[in-house]
Amino acid sequence: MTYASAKAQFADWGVDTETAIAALLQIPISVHCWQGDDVRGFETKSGTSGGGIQATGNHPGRARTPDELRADLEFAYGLLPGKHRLNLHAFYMDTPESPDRDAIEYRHFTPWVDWAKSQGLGLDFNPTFFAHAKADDNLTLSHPDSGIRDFWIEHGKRCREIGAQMGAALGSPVVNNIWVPDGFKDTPVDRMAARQRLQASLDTMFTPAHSTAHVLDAVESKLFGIGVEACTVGSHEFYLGYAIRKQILLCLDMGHFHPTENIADKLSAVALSVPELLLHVSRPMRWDSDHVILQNDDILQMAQELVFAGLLGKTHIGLDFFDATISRTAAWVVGVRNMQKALLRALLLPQAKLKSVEAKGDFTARLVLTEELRDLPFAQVWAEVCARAEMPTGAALLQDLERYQSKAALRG
Ligand code: RNT
Ligand code: ZN
Repeated sequence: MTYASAKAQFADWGVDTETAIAALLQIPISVHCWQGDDVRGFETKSGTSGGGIQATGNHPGRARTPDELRADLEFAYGLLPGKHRLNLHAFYMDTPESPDRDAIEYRHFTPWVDWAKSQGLGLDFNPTFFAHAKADDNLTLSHPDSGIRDFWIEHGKRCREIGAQMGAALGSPVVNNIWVPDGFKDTPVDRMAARQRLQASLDTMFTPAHSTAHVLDAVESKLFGIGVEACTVGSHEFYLGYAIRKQILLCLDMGHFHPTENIADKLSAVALSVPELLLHVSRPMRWDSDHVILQNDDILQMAQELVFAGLLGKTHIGLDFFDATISRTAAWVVGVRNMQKALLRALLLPQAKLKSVEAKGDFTARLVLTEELRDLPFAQVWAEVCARAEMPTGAALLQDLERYQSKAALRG
């Protein structure tokens, strides 16, 4: 089957493949830097990630320096049609100095900004509230010790400031996402006090106003983590309420809910009350395992919801997975492409037709149509997107990925 015949087949359903391709190429994906080095960061004092998150595996070739990470990213972006973003974490600072988290400044990140400029990439940012001695007990912004809370409040404030400067320098707002690991291994007796402390710390941290043209504040909830099985202070209900009250972004990470919850279903519900959304597209397997995303039902439904509910304009799509058992660059390319393929599939569906049969209450037609539509030649349209960008698919993609990985593996 050729692209021309696929185009004709979609046209029979009233769908213009060219419009869908153009729309897809307008959707930036924020590529998470931390898949490149197993969430280690470049602080000399930081060790493994901690905070209840864990990259497992020892495949050779992880990036050990900012230069290696940038080289790996350039390779990965070279296989991703469209223009994307880079999602940085604070502990990826690029500086010969060793500022502590409460002393970081914009200048410690300027090599990333210069590089982003040269690559035509937008940046997003995250304070790092883990992998640090002051977070060893999995309490940061909600710590009972006000000295520790103040340390992390200062870190968060500085990250918002750094994000604002990055956004101004790049002419595109930086989403600054707050995730703290705070929680308890065993059942606490005073959840309220912990949540009140988290709330008060956030209030102080968010006090300096920044232009939303430069930085957008987001908060990410979680259900549980390793070592904080009994209670997470920043739970979904906590942050849903907080984001609505403050009119800031809510981040939904697909691994941060009960395994049978449908995250796609939450988008339209939440979008009615918060100004914008941030997604951490991920693949939990039995728990928040952060596997590379596949073209599975969860991702297809997520993409379809974004398109059908008209939420692309108010949703920032970020990815969050880290697999250390495979090539880090291949993980990025496969994960981002799967997100793009899911979006393309959604953009290629006859939305008006489907919505009209549902509005008429014709659920039989809806079922027949949605199942028949699965057989449309989406693959030919994706192949066309890649061909136009002069990027490989199939066996040729594997060859390119293997060639790069064999060089990365020599890093020792
Ligand atoms: C942890 C959160 C968080 C992190 C990154 C590294 O459970 O998902 O988003 O994965 O900040
Ligand atoms: Zn996340």
